[in-house]
Amino acid sequence: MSKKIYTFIFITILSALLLAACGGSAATTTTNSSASSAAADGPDTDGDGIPDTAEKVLGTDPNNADTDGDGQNDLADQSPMMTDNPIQESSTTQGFTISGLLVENNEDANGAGVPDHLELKVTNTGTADLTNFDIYYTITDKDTGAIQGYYRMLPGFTVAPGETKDIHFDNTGQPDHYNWNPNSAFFTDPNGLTVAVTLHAPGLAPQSGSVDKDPAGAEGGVE
Ligand SMILES: [Ca+2]
Ligand SMILES: [Ca+2]
Ligand SMILES: [Ca+2]
Repeated sequence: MSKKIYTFIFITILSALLLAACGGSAATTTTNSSASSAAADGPDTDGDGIPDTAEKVLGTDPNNADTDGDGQNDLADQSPMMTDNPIQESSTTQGFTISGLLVENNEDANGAGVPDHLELKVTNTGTADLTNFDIYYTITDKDTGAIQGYYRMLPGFTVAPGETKDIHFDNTGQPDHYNWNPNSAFFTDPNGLTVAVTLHAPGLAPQSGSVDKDPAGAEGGVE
């Protein structure tokens, strides 16, 4: 699906939601509409101007004002779940590898299992600590070709020489676990998906990998 189509869908849905929040029709203006609109919209946790309930419909992150990490607020962003890869690195020096990449989507009815997540194993093959990583990843629907693209910095993630450590995306808030969009295609699209990642540390060649997630929430990956 093209960016223009995404933009059109986004604007159409947003317009409908805002119209509904304002009373359901442009013709039904009332004298107390401003007083009632805040309660009708519900909470806006990330303060980006889009209520949490609307973010769920739109597919944006209710806990992140800039879902795709391109620097533009969700409300202003014409493609809020799609940014191009901003990582620009000319170095060809090898300093780390992605030694494992897996997805899990357990659809766990009793909540006892591992939470839905994306996991990367990163091995430092150099002689100095590595830190200040950033990552770009895409989620592509293998049937429709629809694609979402996200950029994130990974503060606090450090790998010592020879060490292998995991990066998790799972919204659990633990160390080396990073938040990601709970309304993304990873959770809402039942088709087979391909998750592709590009991981970067300053001054070193970026490393890439991809993993498929089977239809209907099945798991995939290699360790
Ligand atoms: Ca919001
Ligand atoms: Ca948001
Ligand atoms: Ca954005």
